[in-house]
Amino acid sequence: MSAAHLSIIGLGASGRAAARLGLSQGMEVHVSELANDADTAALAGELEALGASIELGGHDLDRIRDSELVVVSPGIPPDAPVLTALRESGVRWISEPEFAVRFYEGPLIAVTGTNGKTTTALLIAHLLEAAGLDAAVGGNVGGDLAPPASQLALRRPLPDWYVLEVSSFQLSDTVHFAPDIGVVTNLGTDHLDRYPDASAYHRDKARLFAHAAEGNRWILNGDDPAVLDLPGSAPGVRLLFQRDPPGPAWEPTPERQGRVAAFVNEGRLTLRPTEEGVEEPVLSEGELPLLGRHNVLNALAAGLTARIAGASTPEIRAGMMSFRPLPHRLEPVAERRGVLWVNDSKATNVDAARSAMQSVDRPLVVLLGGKDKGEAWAPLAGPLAERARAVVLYGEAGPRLESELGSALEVLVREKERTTPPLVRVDEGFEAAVATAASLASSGDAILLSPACSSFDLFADYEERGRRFAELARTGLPPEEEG
Ligand code: UMA
Repeated sequence: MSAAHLSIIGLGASGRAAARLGLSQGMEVHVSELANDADTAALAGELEALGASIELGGHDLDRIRDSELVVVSPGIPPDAPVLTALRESGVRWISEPEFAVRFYEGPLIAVTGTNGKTTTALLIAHLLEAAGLDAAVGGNVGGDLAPPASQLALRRPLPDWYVLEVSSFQLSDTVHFAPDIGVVTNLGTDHLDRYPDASAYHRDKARLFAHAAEGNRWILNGDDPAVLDLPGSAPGVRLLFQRDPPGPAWEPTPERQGRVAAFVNEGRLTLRPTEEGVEEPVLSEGELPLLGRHNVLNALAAGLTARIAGASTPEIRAGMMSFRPLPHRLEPVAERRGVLWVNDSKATNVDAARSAMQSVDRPLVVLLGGKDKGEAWAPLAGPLAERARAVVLYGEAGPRLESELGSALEVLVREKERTTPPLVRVDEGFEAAVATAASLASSGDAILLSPACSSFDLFADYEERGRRFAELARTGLPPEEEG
């Protein structure tokens, strides 16, 4: 692939990594980016110095159309004018991980799902490292935690395994993407601001299996029917992880193909990696250093994946014990006056917020809000009624959250005669919302930021939101604002 003319649309983390990879392969690289601010110009300068040509402030379609290969950043929606114009001209493009894996030299594990994919991908890599294997991990992970897929292609010496987290946006524009091991953590709805419905979102996720072969192993959530449906008739061995051990009467059915190979047995995370069915206990639930029931499933998925990728069960046990909670994912950030502050800013959809509420074992003051992505809020009413002492609603989504959750909670009161937590709407910004949450919490409670919305109404991203929350939690709010 030398001296090919590569166009990259978007100068975010993925565009920059793809440009560096293209340049390292001797390609002629052109990067086209809509923004034209000082920060973008500085980033562009770095690539220009390496030999890329850069266009800021718009997209020269003729130039892009002339390329042999076009890589599109995942955050650019399919209906963006630039993509609509390219589609109309018959130009095809690929996603950044699709480009990256063309340069990988070694086996690939790909992790997708609606929630838990970052924890699972990073835990798999950590477990492989604990077993003395070199794992190059990255992809959608983002932030400071791990690099984009393209950067991993430059790793020398070559790793034993590549471990990639892939989002639906990235899977969408794949052509040959074919992992050796594919992991699906769970499937709910997300990104309804980009997809017309959940099935369109699931269709992109299903591209994980588009080039499945007999030798592939698929690590699937056996408790999630949508995950079990996702591979359809794709070839490969299906190994399931699930909460409970399969009972004596457990039989695979056409809808539930596969062998249960990881589960919790008498409180212990247990693997059964081979057909012979020998059980290998790993560690007890209480020993797992991550909060929450859903993390037990993530750990089962990661443990099983590492086991079939070459780690032994004692190595997996050691790796799990030394893993630490990831920032912004059910991360305890402070405990003051008996109140635990939990930063789950990464919970940008309803499913993630639901599982967070079920994971923290204290009465909760829950902070919900941010940018509205169009999801239905009613499924939050049950867990809120069960676990929350109060709910603080803020941000752009505040008014719709208030009306939808208000109605859903009223239904619970009528039908089930339950008491429900008060909804407190705060329109004066994030700090005011956090101060209100602090005033509503008593010793023994937890304040949980698990907002079920993206952050873009008030912050650059979920990390900035999480950092602000952690700061407020640690440094405290003015005394008159606290209860
Ligand atoms: N742009 C254009 N033209 C347009 C529209 C946008 O040039 O018409 C530009 C934007 O100005 C921007 C770039 O294109 O500079 C788009 O960048 P991007 O949003 O794709 O961001 P990256 O920095 O490349 O980050 C992406 C992922 N972001 C998204 O999918 C939104 C990161 O996932 C990922 O870590 C990174 O690639 C490396 O793989 C983040 C994420 O939130 C963590 N992902 C979503 C999720 O997990 O739910 C999918």
